[in-house]
Amino acid sequence: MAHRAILTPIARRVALPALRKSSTTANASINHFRRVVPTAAPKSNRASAAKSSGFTADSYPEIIRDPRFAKLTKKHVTYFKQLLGKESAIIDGVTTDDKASEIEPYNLDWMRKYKGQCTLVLKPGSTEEVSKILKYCNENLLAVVPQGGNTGLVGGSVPVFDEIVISTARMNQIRFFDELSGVLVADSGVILEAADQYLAERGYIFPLDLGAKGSCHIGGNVSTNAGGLRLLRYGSLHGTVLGIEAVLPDGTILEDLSRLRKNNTGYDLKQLFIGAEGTVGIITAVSIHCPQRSKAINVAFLGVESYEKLQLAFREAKTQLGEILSAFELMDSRSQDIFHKVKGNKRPLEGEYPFYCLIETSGSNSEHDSEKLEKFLEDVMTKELVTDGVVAQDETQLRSLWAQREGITETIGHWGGVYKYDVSIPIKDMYQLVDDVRTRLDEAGLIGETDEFPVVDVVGYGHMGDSNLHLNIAVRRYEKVVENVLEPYVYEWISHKDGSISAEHGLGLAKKKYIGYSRGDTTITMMKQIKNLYDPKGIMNPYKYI
Ligand code: FAD
Ligand code: 2HG
Ligand code: ZN
Repeated sequence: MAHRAILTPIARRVALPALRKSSTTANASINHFRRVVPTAAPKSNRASAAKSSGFTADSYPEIIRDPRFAKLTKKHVTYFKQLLGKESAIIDGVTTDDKASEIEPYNLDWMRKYKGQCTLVLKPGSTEEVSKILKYCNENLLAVVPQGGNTGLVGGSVPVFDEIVISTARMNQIRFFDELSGVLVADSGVILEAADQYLAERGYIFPLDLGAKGSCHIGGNVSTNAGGLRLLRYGSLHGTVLGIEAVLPDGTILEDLSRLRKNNTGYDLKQLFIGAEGTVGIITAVSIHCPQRSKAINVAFLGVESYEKLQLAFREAKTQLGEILSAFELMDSRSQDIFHKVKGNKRPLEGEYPFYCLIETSGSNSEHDSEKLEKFLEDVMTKELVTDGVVAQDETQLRSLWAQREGITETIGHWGGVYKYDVSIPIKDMYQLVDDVRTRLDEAGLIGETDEFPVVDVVGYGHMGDSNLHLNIAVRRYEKVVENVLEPYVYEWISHKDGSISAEHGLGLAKKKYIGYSRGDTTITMMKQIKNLYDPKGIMNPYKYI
């Protein structure tokens, strides 16, 4: 077999830029951080086809506004204005008519699929302000939606009707960092990339990384229990988050910002907030254990002929790379075709393959890591599990290989919309779902190259290392006929394989009614009891989750 040589030398190490050392500063403001990922693909791309999804309430008429909730009045707005003081802390569309364009980004989700009708956005600057806002809302039966970076992908971060948006954007201070233990305590509104940058300067890394890092907030990450690109290495937030500070709907402040890794004193209440999607309270600060930043990073991008070979390559990667393996990401050919069609850049490999994978190693000894990776690559190519591949030679190449994977979410929305399914299924069955869904849409006559077909393409990619597939159906417009072919079919398929209908993005509005495909009746009843206990009036993020 003729292999195209991997960029020589096979696995030359990539030295990360020297990490600047600076002293540990509590209360360091990182307000200035520039967002590097747009919260949505450029409007010019989307607008033509998206034709705005319209209000969620119109697309889903079965969801009825809860009549118990009060409607906002001038009196309410006056209270909030007095409380927050600053003009920049409130967007008031209740008493002012010209705020529509300022409020729109808070009403519209990242996919442009869900659109609320909120007329008031509050941006508290402290935990005490959050507490006073929630207490008032609870007493006056005003429903609220907590919002971080609004990059959530299940419609959880935007209102359905006129719920007040409570944004954490102004709560963005690093409170504490311990250079010995790696424990970071930060406000919930700190942007993930800003937190990571702060840590990088001190030789540490945030134990979560994802494509929306330039926009999402760490409070939003914890509230969705985001998984991301290196869960394989650093584990779930359920393990790395050490403590939280949160405000309950009645205004009570739960101060549990433990900095301890071990603390077996009673129920671990913080776990309730991790992945609660804003349904039991607002997280105002997070304490998290951050690992040492690896000095040697290698990234390889490989072309693979079949899903069977990809599974074998994954097995070899686990065996041969062991403790230095930090990511094993899957991309199918269609996801890469779309990425290149939209971005117009050069492909990393000369040939085209049904599957690609991105492998990252992170370790402390670059020679040792490079040697290991080199051996692994030689082995999988000799065994013909991998046909072609490249290894990044420097930081720029490393970033550009990662962009092939991280950029899929943005480019897939190019035609107007995307139906997203974020699923956990045993690895052996994972890709079959993509093929079955494509066949089903094809048989329904919904997929094609011209405008008359709503569906553009069906793609699969994701975190193979975590058995987590992202099934994305790119559409020219959101149409019920497509949704009805996909749902509940996809959820039944997953349930049949004992999988989960949400591996990492959560339930939000999108999956609320399908929770039964992944959770039993007793579990759902207990979840409802918990919700009723902490939020008896139901003001927190209503119409979603359970
Ligand atoms: P938002 O979208 O603002 O909110 C998400 C949910 O949390 C909502 O229900 C909201 O009400 C609630 N919430 C927000 N802040 C708080 C708070 N302080 N207290 C209580 N509730 C709150 N997810 C992954 O798991 N892995 C990925 O690899 C990944 N990659 C992504 C890539 C892109 C390009 C995009 C757009 C999204 C991606 N996501 C991923 C989805 C998303 O979950 C994450 O981006 C992120 O965790 C959401 O954070 P956020 O601040 O934007 O939260
Ligand atoms: C990712 O892994 C994110 O890139 C987003 O979880 C996946 O857009 C998606 O479906
Ligand atoms: Zn993901």
